[in-house]
Amino acid sequence: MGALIKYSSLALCAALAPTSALQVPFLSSNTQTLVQVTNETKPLVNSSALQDLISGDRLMMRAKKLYKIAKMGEEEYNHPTRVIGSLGHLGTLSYIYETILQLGEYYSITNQSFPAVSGNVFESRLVLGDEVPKSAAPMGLTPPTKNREPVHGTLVLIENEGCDSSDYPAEVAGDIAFIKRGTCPFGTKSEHAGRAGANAAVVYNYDKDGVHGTLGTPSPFHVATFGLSGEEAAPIIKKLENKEYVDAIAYIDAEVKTILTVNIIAQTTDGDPDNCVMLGAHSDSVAEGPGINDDGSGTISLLEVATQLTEYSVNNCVRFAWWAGEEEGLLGSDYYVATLPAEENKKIRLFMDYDMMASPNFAYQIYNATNALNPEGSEELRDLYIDWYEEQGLNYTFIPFDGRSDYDGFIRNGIPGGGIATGAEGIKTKKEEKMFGGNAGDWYDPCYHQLCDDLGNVNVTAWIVNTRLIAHSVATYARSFEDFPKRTVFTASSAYENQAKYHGPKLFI
Ligand SMILES: *[C@@H]1O[C@H](CO)[C@@H](O)[C@H](O)[C@H]1NC(C)=O
Ligand SMILES: *[C@@H]1O[C@H](CO)[C@@H](O)[C@H](O)[C@H]1NC(C)=O
Ligand SMILES: *[C@@H]1O[C@H](CO)[C@@H](O)[C@H](O)[C@H]1NC(C)=O
Ligand SMILES: *[C@@H]1O[C@H](CO)[C@@H](O)[C@H](O)[C@H]1NC(C)=O
Ligand SMILES: *[C@@H]1O[C@H](CO)[C@@H](O)[C@H](O)[C@H]1NC(C)=O
Ligand SMILES: CC(=O)N[C@H]1CO[C@H](CO)[C@@H](O)[C@@H]1O
Ligand SMILES: [Zn+2]
Repeated sequence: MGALIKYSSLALCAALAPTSALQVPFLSSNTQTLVQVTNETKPLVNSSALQDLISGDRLMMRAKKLYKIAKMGEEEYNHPTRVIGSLGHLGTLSYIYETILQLGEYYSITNQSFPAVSGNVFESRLVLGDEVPKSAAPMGLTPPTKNREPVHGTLVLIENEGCDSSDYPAEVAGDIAFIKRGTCPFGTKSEHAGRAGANAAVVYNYDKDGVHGTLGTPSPFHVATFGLSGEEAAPIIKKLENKEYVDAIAYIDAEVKTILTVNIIAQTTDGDPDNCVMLGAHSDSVAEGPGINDDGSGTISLLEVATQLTEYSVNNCVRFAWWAGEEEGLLGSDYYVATLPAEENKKIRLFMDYDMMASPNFAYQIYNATNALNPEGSEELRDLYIDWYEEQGLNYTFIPFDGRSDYDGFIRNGIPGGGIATGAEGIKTKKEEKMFGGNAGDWYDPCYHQLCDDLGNVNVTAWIVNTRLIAHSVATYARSFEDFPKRTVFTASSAYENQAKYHGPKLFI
């Protein structure tokens, strides 16, 4: 469980405004080291020079520091973690903040505090007839069953896909709704079931796989909800269609609560503030482990690029973001974009997402963000990544751009975006083994969302390669947007919305 964080209730903490352009020695509060802030004219940022400043030793030094910080979560969680609400996450925030603060006036820093819903399932059990289905998985942000005790009932097969209140027959009251996945979000189905008086709901898949979903934004009408594989649902559907009774027991002990957490934003004081290149990584991990690859790697890559960038001047503003609450469903990045005034939205020329840069069994993955489905410019960014890997003589693959990380809010709000990754719980193919090395048949990150996402869970070769590519992306757009499409008037992209199935690590529809 996480403790309530006591932060300033200000939604937006004022930027640390530079007091005066020539305030020379800057005394950092925690390290007592003197950082010289001079007014020499710096050379314009240069991609190859910035890439050359990236070192594996410095990345690993920061990873060790981050692991120590994750251990601050041990007292409460019995293992290292940087989940929002934990001391490990608070320590991560301080580390990011202090690192940027030490760079002096090159950046102005903003803390953006926001309310984050966070769910915890302590225990759960589903029995259907006399089976305990292996694939049954409580949905993220599910409420508990009544009084946190098992509820009994018969399964009631819901018509269509349960997206309309008329799909729910009266007899579902006091019983358990059995609903097909599809058409509308899981949260909508759970809400309809709750309104109809069901005491629990099971959403079964339209294909044979399990459903690891989230109900999303809590509603007072949500009921305890499980996901179930299509494979295990099939024999039950058959019985229900034959009007046979199937008794069920559902039990979820869970809590959903709201805490305050913080996004940290650092923007160059130099560079055109009306034309910003923005990039982000998430500062939080899941509760299960320390999150050194997910997303300690991206967090650290950004800190290192931000640090080395200070050797140079920039033409365009560069804005770094460390998002919180990504693992709870992209909460920090969603909040950031939702609260951006329209004229601020327009200043962000593009957003680049850097989540999981160093998976041990990596593939060099590029989000297949095309202009056909996404705001114009997304494809130019995708092509920048392609060109760079090709120049290095490295292989790459395309992966779906479907809402699994913090780019989602940007795309939905008209800001071009994209990014790279190295793989999570997906399985490396034989072909990819030839392209990248590693082991076919294993997950790209065998410790994804687990306790073992520790210092041994990064491939430094991949991490250096990708941090150099991040440096290249920053240097390119900090120099010029000459070859990059102008921001166009925003119209919501239904094409993107139709294909996005994730909202963060979990499915929502
Ligand atoms: C960038 O820096 C490299 C040295 O690292 C230099 O060879 C190159 O000419 C520079 N490029 C530009 C465009 O300034
Ligand atoms: C911003 O947040 C960091 C990390 O929690 C904290 O150390 C710092 O004091 C905060 N700064 C302001 C101005 O609130
Ligand atoms: C990339 O996305 C486009 C649609 O925007 C699609 O036509 C193409 O097949 C995708 N490529 C891959 C390799 O997934
Ligand atoms: C790229 O993939 C091909 C197989 O498709 C492989 O032969 C080659 O060695 C790979 N290149 C690198 C740099 O790993
Ligand atoms: C990282 O990946 C490279 C390329 O596949 C491999 O040669 C190296 O052994 C890996 N390093 C670790 C620590 O696994
Ligand atoms: C960043 C900064 O402080 N720039 C200043 C450097 O000095 C020149 C001339 O004294 C000023 O014009 C800049 O504003
Ligand atoms: Zn992540």
